Amino acid sequence: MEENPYTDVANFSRKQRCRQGTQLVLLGLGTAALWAVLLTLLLLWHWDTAKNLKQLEETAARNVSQVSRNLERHKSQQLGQESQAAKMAQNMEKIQVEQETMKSQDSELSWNLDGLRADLTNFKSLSLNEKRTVVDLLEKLQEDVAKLRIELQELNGSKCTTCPENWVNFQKKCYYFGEGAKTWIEARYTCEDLQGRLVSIHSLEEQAFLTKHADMKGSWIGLRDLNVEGEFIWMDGSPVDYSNWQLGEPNNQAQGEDCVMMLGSGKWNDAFCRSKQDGWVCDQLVTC
Ligand code: MMA
Ligand code: CA
Repeated sequence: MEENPYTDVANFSRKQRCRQGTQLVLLGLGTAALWAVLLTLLLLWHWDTAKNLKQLEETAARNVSQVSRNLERHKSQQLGQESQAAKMAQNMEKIQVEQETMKSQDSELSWNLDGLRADLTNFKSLSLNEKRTVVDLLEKLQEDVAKLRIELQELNGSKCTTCPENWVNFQKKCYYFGEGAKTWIEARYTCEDLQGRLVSIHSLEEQAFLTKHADMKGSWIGLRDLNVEGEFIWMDGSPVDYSNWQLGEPNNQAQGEDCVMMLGSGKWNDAFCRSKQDGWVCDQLVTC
């Protein structure tokens, strides 16, 4: 078969067109691949950025809540400090008021002290007799206060019949029946050493109790008329509101009998103060 030059040319151009087509397809594919890579990269970048943004957002939110928490804490601390400051101011005011009260008390006390000093000066200038009267009055007042205290404690339900060992209780007093020869003044001091006084007697019942315990012997009691003849006084300052004289007594025999003793019968007799009696009776108030 004869070769046709046109056919060759046509073949050649067809081949060339075919190659060109292939090249175009390859180019298209390459471009598409390139776009795909580019898009993937873009997507990856977008995803990464979004992730970072989200993290940033979360961190920011955390920080904001932290800051608001701190703010709250600061606010409450501030409130606490404010209330403390208010309290301190209140306390300060109280202290100032107390200080004022103390100042006025202080001046009142020094005023009282001045009064006492003046009383003392007056007391020092009193005569011995007047002093004796004041001391007696004071002792009487103390006795009255002690009696009132016992009454008050009894009203409050206390039972007031307590006496020291070897003392005997009768009504609101305790009695000690001393034995042994003593003068009146020795008996008086002995009673004082025992925290008591020579007994005073104020009723028939009390006398009956003493008579029973006096044991039929002569005993000193706390009555005398040393200062003014015939004017008998009890040593505890109590009033002479009862008596139990033996018939014919007090006779102030030989003008020298100023101290009173209880005979074995319980009756009273004025006797010579420096004479010795075999017994003596002390008393003191009960305790509750
Ligand atoms: C004693 C003495 C007196 C009392 C008479 C009573 C002799 O003296 O105790 O005080 O008055 O007796 O007879
Ligand atoms: Ca007498």
